[in-house]
Amino acid sequence: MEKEHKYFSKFLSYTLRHHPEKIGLTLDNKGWADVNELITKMNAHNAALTMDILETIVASNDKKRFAFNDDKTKIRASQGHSIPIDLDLQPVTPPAILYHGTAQQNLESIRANGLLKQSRQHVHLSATRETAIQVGSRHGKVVVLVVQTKQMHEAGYTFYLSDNHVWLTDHVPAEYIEK
Ligand code: HQG
Repeated sequence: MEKEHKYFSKFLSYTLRHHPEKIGLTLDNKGWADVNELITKMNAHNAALTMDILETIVASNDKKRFAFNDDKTKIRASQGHSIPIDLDLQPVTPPAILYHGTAQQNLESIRANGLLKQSRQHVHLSATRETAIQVGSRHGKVVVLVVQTKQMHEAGYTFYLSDNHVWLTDHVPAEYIEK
């Protein structure tokens, strides 16, 4: 069951964050998909997703990657999109520092250019060193950078907190980054 949920969770991330068109799905401008349409279209693409499985994934996913609307007729990813959608994020005052986990091989370029959002809509920052280690390990030999977010905020940079508590911003200039 675990394995099956992981498969669906990956398929959902791909569909709801990056390529809804691959299964013929359309998201609205806030990233919401119609739940019945999503199930039907995933079923047509060899994924035997059901409402029960979807409810379990939304409730138990380790990072709470997906959220339903109030009456569970719609679902969206809470962050991580590469397609332009409006998550209705409100600016939030960040803590004094946040962390960013990355791979050793990115360091030189990060020192030169700061943290860039690459293919996503935002730069992702973590509240704890532990989370940053998990995020960075996906890319290679992990390095945890400390970002002086209070200083950035005071200098006028905007921060957002996704529904599943990932800190987001547009760009982190190199001068606010410490190793
Ligand atoms: C790096 C996962 C060179 C950046 C995680 C990262 C997160 C640079 C990579 C979420 C750079 C982008 C996002 C620069 C940034 N030069 N490399 N100037 N600026 N980078 O995956 O933050 O499991 O798009 O350090 O948990 O790793 O999908 O971003 O290594 O929350 O829910 O470019 O993805 O969430 O990689 O991860 P990503 P990320 P999910």
